[in-house]
Amino acid sequence: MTATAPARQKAHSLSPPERRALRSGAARVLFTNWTGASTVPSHTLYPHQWSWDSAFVAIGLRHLSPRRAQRELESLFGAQWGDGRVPHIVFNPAVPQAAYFPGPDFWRSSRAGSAAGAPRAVETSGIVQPPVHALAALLVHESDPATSRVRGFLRRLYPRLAAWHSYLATRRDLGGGGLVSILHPWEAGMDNSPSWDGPLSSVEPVPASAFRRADLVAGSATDRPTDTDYGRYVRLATAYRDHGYRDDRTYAFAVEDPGFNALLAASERALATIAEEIGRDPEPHLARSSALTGALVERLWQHGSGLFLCRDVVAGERVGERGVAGLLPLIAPGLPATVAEALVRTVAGPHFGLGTETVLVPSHDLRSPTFDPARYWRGPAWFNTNWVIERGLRAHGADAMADGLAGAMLGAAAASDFAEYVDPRTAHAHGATRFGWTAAVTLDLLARTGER
Ligand code: 2M8
Repeated sequence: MTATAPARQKAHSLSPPERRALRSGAARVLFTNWTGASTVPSHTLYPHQWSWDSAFVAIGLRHLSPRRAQRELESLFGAQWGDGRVPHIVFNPAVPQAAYFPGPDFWRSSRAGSAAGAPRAVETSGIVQPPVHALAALLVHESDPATSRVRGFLRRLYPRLAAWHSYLATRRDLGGGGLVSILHPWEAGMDNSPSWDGPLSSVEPVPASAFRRADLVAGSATDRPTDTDYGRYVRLATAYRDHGYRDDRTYAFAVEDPGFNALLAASERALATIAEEIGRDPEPHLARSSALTGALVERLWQHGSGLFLCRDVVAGERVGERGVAGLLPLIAPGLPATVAEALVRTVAGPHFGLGTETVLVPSHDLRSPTFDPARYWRGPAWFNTNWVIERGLRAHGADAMADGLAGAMLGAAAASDFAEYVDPRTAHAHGATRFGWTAAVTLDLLARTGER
């Protein structure tokens, strides 16, 4: 399971039989994690459907079964709320309450979210996750346009994707500058990032005795957030729920995150292509995509650091921590060349060290005292963010770096049994194994980088 420095060398030397074995292994993970209409990230740690996990899973599933990849997204959007939000978890009623915290009895979406149009027939969380879905839908369509057209996949999904993006653009522009604000660290998908330490510091944690964590049963405490972090997460989620999941500026935590907004910019661009495909007007989406990239640069670009920073909307200031979210605008369409070039340099520079100190891009700054190579989003490398960076590097002509990264990702996935996350320097596995999006991006990289 453990791969030290050889992980990188191994990546470059995967033989055709090794690639075939890797593909079968990744397919097995996705088939095992499939529950009938969607895919769990992990049967042990995350036994429900997660929003951005499903988008990445669909991107991989399309290489095995485009129809199943379509269903993955359709089942997620089947739980969309009336106000357009796509919940970050769709709960499987067959899974016992105790299997995951916070579960349906915490979020109480069908009651607490009724004013926001939460569905009655299915229980969900009330917060959101990064909007990778339109990008995923387009890639799924492109893998088999004929089946997609026959099934009316894009025609049915388009209004839902458009409503999702409109929700974010209108209800979530809490800073008033054209960017989405997240109201909870879980909304960024990078739950425990040091970027939240400052914005969270004024949030009084709920005592650990008031809730029962399920993650420590399946996961190691040294890899997971602390009880104090969880107490803060619970405090924020409770406030949002008890306020009817209304979006306003009354909450203690509101942050403009460059990763979330960059993925929205890329997805708006994809939505323009989807609109064209079904004979709709792409212009509003193109305009929104370039406005998002513009707002990202204007509000979050930190020239001296060579990356984007979060902005704490409550305190009215940027957050100093350098996180991987600050590199994700590499995939924002229309990024100025000077900004893109600086980002590429930062990926390989001393704070992220790709190709020298690290084999995969870490989730956090190697040089920060808050860096921890094992703990949740405070340093380990994640396969989904590395997939985004690999794509972004190619978009800006850094193909050699992208090739090296893709090879390293394949080697690390193989050596770690598709770990949830790995030590960025050694590729040592952490968190769950046989993890959904790790298998999915592996399939996608295998398909895009040559023979299977
Ligand atoms: C992690 O987040 C969940 C809460 O949403 C958790 O820790 O319980 C994050 O890594 C998130 O990005 C991911 O979507 C989720 C499921 O894989 O797990």
